[in-house]
Amino acid sequence: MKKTLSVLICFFALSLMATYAFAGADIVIVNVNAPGVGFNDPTPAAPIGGNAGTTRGQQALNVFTRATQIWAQSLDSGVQVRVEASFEPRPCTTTSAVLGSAGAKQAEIDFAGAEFPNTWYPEALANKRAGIRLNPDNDIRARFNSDLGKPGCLDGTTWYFGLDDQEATGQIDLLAVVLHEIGHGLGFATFVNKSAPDPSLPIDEDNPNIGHEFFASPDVYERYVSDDVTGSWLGMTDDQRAASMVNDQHLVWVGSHVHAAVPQVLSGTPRVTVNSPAAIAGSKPIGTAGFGSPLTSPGITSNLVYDPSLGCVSVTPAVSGKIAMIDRGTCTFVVKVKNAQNAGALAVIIADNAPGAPAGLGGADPTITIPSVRISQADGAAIKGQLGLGPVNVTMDTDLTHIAGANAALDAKLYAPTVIAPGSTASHWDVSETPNQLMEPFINGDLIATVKVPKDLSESLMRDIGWYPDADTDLVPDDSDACANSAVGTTISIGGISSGVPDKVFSNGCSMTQRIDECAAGATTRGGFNSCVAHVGDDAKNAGMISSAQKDALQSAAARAKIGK
Ligand SMILES: [Ca+2]
Ligand SMILES: [Ca+2]
Ligand SMILES: [Ca+2]
Repeated sequence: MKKTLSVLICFFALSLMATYAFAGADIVIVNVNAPGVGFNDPTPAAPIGGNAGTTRGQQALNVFTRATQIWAQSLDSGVQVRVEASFEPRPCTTTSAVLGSAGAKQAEIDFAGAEFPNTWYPEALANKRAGIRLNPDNDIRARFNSDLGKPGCLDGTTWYFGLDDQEATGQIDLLAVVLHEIGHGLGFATFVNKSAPDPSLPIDEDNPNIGHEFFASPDVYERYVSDDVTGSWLGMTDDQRAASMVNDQHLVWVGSHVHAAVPQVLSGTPRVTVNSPAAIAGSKPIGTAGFGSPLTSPGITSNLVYDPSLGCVSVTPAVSGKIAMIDRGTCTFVVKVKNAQNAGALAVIIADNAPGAPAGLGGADPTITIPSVRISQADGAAIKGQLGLGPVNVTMDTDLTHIAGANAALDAKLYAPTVIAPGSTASHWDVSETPNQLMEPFINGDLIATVKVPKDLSESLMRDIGWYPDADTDLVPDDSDACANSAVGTTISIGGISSGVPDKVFSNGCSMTQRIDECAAGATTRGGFNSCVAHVGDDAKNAGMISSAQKDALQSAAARAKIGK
């Protein structure tokens, strides 16, 4: 059973925020642009950022091709994924724009290969799991804004067609937007209704209430959507789901792959802890630096070395291999930290020279690689006091129990603004995620073209919804597949003699051909080989993979092949 979908999920830009698999999936772009438009735009263009296209249209196609390659590296499917794409006018104002929108064209339910019964799947994922094309239509529909760069559409902003993430101010990285939209089409979206019904029509499956499941059945994405106050969306009424949709900061993703990836991808809260002496031990408030490397976990632990010179000319060599402490004042933070780095310091703590909570450390110097933070004047004074009595031991790290964009259980937050955004709510990560994620609702300039850990959670979410790794696409997942490179869709041939029997794969991931090849490798006599093949044929027949007649055909081919002495 299938249903056609009409809701597309959007990726927005607001001027305020403009700030083991070798097989892979075969993902293709189906260009449905009119002549002269979008992919067919003949306007000459100079190659840029690794994109060698010489027309606007060719460059656009090259960006799409790169995006499909990036997704294909993460997803295995024996069925081609067809993305129907076009550039066309999308909603725009002078200060905001829908950059693109996309979604699955059809949904499937209760097909062979579905992980869960009575659950809707986006077409591309259903095809992957079924191992066959379930619907002749294209799988994903994606639209991109053709008005960007024209007056009245996010004025002053244009598409960037480079492939190197090096968009300039005022440009939007088309590659990131295409990756994002294809992500929605591959399954990063719930089919639960988020739009108010037409009040002039009766409420039914074609005009449902907010929170109603697609034709009254859950979708596979929804299975992992949970409200950390009221529970899983699966057991909710429409009204409960509608209320949960606007429970900002409490809507989370509870899939195991994303859960495992959260501490690797999202940032913990930076912290400085004095370990000893006991008199001043504990976590200290800090301000973080806009330069150098961020704090990590596990972090850096060492005795502190204080340089009272202010560090403007040089820093004492005693800081080598240690955490340096330097007072604020006289010269910039980057000068102090660079001098400490030159002296071999592992990290720097700047002690404030004025009272109050510690602010961040401003400045820029790309040659600084060590982390640095600011602590308060009072904490600095307390540390200096103790240094007169003996060593002060400090750890600079991140607190992984408090992660930006995850709740206390370390589940990643989903976007759930207090007013429903039908094209965005629940089908994106929350904007609080740090570093910024591809599947947040607004594009950020610091995105790089990846969908993988340790930078991005997108691939992990795809694993959760059922895009399991299957390099040889024989429908047996890599982690339980006893035979790599099983060829599927072929006819069994023994010693060059075709049996006419279609090859199939046993539940352990080994094909009949692979089992027969093992028979040939181990055969010492013809009789032994024939008996081994008979065993394979029996197993296949008992597993319902072949008929009795096909088993006989196999045995006949084995006998004629004359393998073994
Ligand atoms: Ca963010
Ligand atoms: Ca496999
Ligand atoms: Ca296999």
